Amino acid sequence: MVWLLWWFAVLSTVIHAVRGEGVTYDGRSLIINGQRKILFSGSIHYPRSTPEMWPSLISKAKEGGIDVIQTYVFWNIHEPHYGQYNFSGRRDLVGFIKQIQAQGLYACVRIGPYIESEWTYGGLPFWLHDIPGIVYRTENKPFKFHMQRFTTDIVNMLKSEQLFASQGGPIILSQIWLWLFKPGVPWVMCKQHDAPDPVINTCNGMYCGKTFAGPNSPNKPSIWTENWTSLYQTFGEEPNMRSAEDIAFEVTLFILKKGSYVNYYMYHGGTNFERTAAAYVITSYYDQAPLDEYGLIRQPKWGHLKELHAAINQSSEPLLSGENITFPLGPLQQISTQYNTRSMKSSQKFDSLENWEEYKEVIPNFDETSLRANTLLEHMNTTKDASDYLWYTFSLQQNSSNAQSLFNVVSLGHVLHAFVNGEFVGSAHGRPEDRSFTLQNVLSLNEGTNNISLLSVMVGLPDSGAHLEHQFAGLYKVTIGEHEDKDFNNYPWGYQTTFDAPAGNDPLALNLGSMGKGEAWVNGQGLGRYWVSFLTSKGNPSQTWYNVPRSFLKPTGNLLVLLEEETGYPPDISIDTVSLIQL
Ligand SMILES: *C1O[C@H](CO)[C@@H](O)[C@H](O)[C@H]1NC(C)=O
Ligand SMILES: *[C@@H]1O[C@H](CO)[C@@H](O)[C@H](O)[C@H]1NC(C)=O
Ligand SMILES: *[C@@H]1O[C@H](CO)[C@@H](O)[C@H](O)[C@H]1NC(C)=O
Ligand SMILES: *[C@@H]1O[C@H](CO)[C@@H](O)[C@H](O)[C@H]1NC(C)=O
Ligand SMILES: *[C@@H]1O[C@H](CO)[C@@H](O)[C@H](O)[C@H]1NC(C)=O
Ligand SMILES: *[C@@H]1O[C@H](CO)[C@@H](O)[C@H](O)[C@H]1NC(C)=O
Ligand SMILES: *[C@@H]1O[C@H](CO)[C@@H](O)[C@H](O)[C@H]1NC(C)=O
Repeated sequence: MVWLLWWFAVLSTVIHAVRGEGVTYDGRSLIINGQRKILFSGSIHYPRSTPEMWPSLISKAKEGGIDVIQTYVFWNIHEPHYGQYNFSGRRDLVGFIKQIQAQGLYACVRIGPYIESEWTYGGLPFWLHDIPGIVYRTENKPFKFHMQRFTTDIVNMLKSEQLFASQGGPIILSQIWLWLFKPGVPWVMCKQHDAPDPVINTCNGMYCGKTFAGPNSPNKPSIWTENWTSLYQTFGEEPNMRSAEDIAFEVTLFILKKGSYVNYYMYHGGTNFERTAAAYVITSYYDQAPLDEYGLIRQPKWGHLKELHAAINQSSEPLLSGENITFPLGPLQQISTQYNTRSMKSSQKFDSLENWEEYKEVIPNFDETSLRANTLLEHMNTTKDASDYLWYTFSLQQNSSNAQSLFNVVSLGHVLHAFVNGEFVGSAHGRPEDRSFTLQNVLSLNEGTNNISLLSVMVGLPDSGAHLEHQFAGLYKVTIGEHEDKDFNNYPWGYQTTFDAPAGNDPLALNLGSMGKGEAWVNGQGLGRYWVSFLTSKGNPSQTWYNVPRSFLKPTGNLLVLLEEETGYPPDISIDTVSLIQL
């Protein structure tokens, strides 16, 4: 979701218009090849599912009355290292758009390049952080240089594949940063009430039917770019349930107020695989959308909206060309749709202990570290996003025996596990709404040398907020003593970054209900971060099941690897099949 835009860096949508052909607009609607359209669009993000899932997701969207598939372009998965592009597998943007085209739908491509979207670092590659003098999302020379380079490369790639509507392709809309381009092309902009001509201001949110004041000129159509089908979920939160009726009512109201384009955010949310989720965001993304995380049809949401789309499409003639007419539909119009519920059935247990091997991470001591600094280093700038984990270590000379000392550590993100002389002494973590947290312990220190090792863990990089390039994570303040007598902020610290990722037809899910916090891989494919021990206010884990796409598995000999930071019980893990039960 894009909540906020800076005035100097306006996220905009280009409508692909070429000499009266392709796509134009007027005060009523977009006009495609000379025809007015009421368009229903659904967000499906290609890296949040697998290429094997795309055809079925798109065909279920089409069957549900969706005309346009909208996606962001995710810069940091395409250019993880400066100048080295990757468009393979889940990163195959062109393959995804060609699949949309093959099924006869339109595409809306939001290039960003800053996308927010609960995606780690808002889609920006972390290496941007080390470009001298960079300030993100501003009229900043180095930032503009890299954005322009990436955006141009993407547009050229899509052009060379003939994917824009003006070339006969499916892309009717695209969003780019306004100041990269010369005026003279029509634009769309979300959440900007004073959009300058010819930019079209649009609405994002749940209740645009009620809240959107409309376009700021009679020559612009009314467009709802992000109609949120529920809300994303963070660890510690219960799922957000938005009813089908609530969505359908708002959509109808918006159309009746001359809206002509509605995008459902998300139509299929999918999975934040590997380490792609932003800070504290769970791997399951908008599971409550019309297509659930596994690509299954969620009823009654999917069916209710399908009927609504059909009804509006049937009335589109009078809606689009009539002059403010009212006509009765008769009493008791009813939408009849199916209801279903989802069932998870255990298909394989991992309860034979001889199949598990355990490797214990060696807790590094100061003497064994090679990266040294006389100060506390910022977490993200030290790991460069190559890992979630950073060890902070120091050694402390204690002159008296039986010393009981109050130990106080303040961290700005996100989790901390503390060890003294190889023994675990405590953990603490922050929350999405309050990243700062304190770990306090009374320590028994040895006379002589004591090894203090603090494991700082991030649960995704932030994706929003001012001055993203200056945001701070990791240890902030370390003191020992009742009155914080001894301050270790400017003290010799040793650092180590660790834990590199190790190398039927029903959807599958890994049930990690017996585990604590960590990360999971199947055959080297990252399922994402799990955090079952972080309970909601109702005492439930925010997420127990983790999507395992069939394409990650071999027929036999699959390897499941878990990195557990707490004390999980692996024998109770199971692979469950996910299926629907009609009600
Ligand atoms: C937008 O999405 C919200 C949340 O799912 C829904 O309640 C509302 O009816 C939708 N409105 C439109 C116009 O799509
Ligand atoms: C109604 O739906 C059909 C089939 O999807 C589509 O071709 C047509 O453009 C739609 N009409 C309008 C006015 O959007
Ligand atoms: C591109 O990404 C894929 C999938 O993650 C990976 O296997 C491959 O090694 C990457 N290619 C390059 C050239 O980095
Ligand atoms: C339709 O016309 C009526 C009567 O002129 C007016 O009050 C109303 O605001 C109009 N509605 C729209 C949606 O333009
Ligand atoms: C980030 O780390 C680099 C070294 O990789 C260093 O040159 C730079 O000063 C650091 N930036 C900040 C803000 O600490
Ligand atoms: C212990 O004594 C050494 C040497 O006198 C001193 O440098 C150090 O700060 C003392 N440690 C503590 C914890 O007081
Ligand atoms: C502290 O670490 C050093 C280097 O690893 C080790 O030789 C020493 O035994 C450790 N001391 C304690 C008390 O664990």
